[in-house]
Amino acid sequence: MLRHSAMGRAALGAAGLCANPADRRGLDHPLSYTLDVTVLLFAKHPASQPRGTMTRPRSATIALPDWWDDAVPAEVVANSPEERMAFAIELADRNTASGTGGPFGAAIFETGSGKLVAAGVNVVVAASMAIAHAEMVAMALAGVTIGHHDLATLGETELVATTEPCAMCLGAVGWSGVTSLMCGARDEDARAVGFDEGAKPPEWVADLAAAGISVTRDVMRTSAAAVLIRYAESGGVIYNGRAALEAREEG
Ligand code: AZG
Ligand code: ZN
Repeated sequence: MLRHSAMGRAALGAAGLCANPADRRGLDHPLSYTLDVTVLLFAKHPASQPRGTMTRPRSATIALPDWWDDAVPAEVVANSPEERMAFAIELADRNTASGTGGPFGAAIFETGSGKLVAAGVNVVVAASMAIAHAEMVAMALAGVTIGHHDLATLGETELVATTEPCAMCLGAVGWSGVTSLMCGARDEDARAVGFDEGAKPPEWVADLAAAGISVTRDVMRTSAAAVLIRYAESGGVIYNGRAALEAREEG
């Protein structure tokens, strides 16, 4: 059963997550999290800044959408694979229906207890950040939540991704410390609506297994793929890594 309660607020506060994205002074609104990621060098300025006035920011913010607090209460427990996947699909679906980002959701659970560690949705366009895929957001928030870069310090954890990870996220999975990965839609489902999932090693499932990360595929695949289709049919932005190549070919 999916269980929510009021715990976790203090842990998130202690982990340095800020309150309301519009109000980063403190934790007065503890259920609206932002994640500050320090950018080392030559960071692109947020799109909101006029061109020609580029500065060198020392941080970049991944702000989650306003509906986040309703969808992700302080404590979530999901025990079965379907409960975990349904939770992530709900996030992807809400992101799509609200127009706040791409049709992808992710969640990291403690494998044994079923407690949610962190979750994410795709906010690439809103955050002006190519790396803000659902899985990356969940992994980044998980690290900040536990105050450690390596999730293995929590023991066994499972990353649930509504669509199989793209090439970028696949790489990050191996560095995150998660011990298992559960996937909904296949990456061909994402490619079928126009997303570019990048060049992945053909044997990526076996490669992860060899690295100690077990993979379960096709959990609620039809429901997860339906979110991709809904997004495409509603005219959602299909951004992808081929844009630079296409611009070069056209120019
Ligand atoms: C994506 N694929 C996955 N799995 N997740 C995201 O957030 C993505 N964005 N673009 N392709
Ligand atoms: Zn990705």
